[in-house]
Amino acid sequence: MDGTPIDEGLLLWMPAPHSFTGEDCAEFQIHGSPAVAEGLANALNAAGARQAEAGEFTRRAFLNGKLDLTEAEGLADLIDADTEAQRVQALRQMQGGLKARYESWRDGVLDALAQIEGEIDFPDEADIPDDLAHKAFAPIKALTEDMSAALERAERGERVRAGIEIAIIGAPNAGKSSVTNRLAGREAAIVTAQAGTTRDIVEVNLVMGGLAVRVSDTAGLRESLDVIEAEGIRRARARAVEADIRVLLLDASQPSNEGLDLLRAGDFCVLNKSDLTPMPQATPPLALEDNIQTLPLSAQTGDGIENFQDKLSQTVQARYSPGREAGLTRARHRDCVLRAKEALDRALPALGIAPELAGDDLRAALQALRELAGETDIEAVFDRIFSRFCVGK
Ligand SMILES: Nc1nc2c(ncn2[C@@H]2O[C@H](COP(=O)(O)OP(=O)(O)OP(=O)(O)O)[C@@H](O)[C@H]2O)c(=O)[nH]1
Ligand SMILES: [Mg+2]
Repeated sequence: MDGTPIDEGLLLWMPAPHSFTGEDCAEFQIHGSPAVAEGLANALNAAGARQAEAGEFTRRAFLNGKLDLTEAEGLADLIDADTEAQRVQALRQMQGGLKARYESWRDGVLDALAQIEGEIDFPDEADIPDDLAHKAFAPIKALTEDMSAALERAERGERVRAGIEIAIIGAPNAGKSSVTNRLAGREAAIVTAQAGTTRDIVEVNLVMGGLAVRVSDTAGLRESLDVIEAEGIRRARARAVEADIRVLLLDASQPSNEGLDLLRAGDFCVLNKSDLTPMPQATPPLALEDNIQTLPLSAQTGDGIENFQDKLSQTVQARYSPGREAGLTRARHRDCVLRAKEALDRALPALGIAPELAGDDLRAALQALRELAGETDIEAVFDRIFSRFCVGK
């Protein structure tokens, strides 16, 4: 403030409404050393400025109508993206992909509402249509179908954001930790010849087919009187239940039924230690459900590992890579769309009988879609979303 130079730099002036926030905005480009940054920050504070809160710029952009809430969420996801799939999905959402989708839903609901309101205001007593013949029936039905399709795919979007969980399970000594280490490409978990080596879950983060994946190595499943091991086994089972994909590992030289009850369609059964059996069988001597991919490998020699990685990666891609259309990517989206769809489902049978009630249901659907856009004042939700940004964004 006393006129002493702090640095030489560039000042960019972005007048409203064309800045990111929509407000007048000045950007200082300085030589980024801590001393220069602090000197400038002190001078600006002395002149009456203050430091922005985390996410404050994005929040202002949102409040000034530059972004809707789903676009702001897309920006947050783009900043956090680690994988190609996360980047693609986040960019699409930031650029308004989800917004376009709910805007078309909203237009559809508004059209239907206009028809119903016209009917309430000018009832044609002679010709009361039954609900199925009602003009608004087919369009509303089509909306519920489109919303159902989006809800069905929501799982995918959420998994792309949060990562896909793969649990490696099986009897003690089957080679779970050895296989995990092969997938990780490092000695992440302890391997010994002693059954019951792994107790805590060992997690390894990987990228498979462009998607974020978390592989969990778990305690060997068996009856155990050891309290520590028993707790590890409880956790192993819980992780298996939560996981998106389970890989049941069997020792091909002495297969057991342990963990078989946890497998679901689409899971994997891997026959490890193929080096110990002269001809590893393609199918294990166990009653396996259909739809379980079974393959032999040897964690020791590395035989079959690449094939296993390819199959796993193909499954993850087929099931979870983001589709071409923007979809729901958060539990918040799923909740709003589910409420909108349920309201429309209620409206359908009421159309011909009680148009006023159908109208109320359509308005409830609109309200849920407004929440999705962030148009209703849901301060707690805003706080949660914007506080996750870094300072300066
Ligand atoms: N011959 C052979 N031995 C293997 C193979 N994979 C693992 N082993 C051995 O089997 C033993 C157990 O391997 P781990 O990877 O610790 O087995 P685990 O399933 O994690 O065992 P727990 O943690 O005790 O449940 C070790 O001595 C490994 O060296 C394999 O493909 N072939
Ligand atoms: Mg282990």
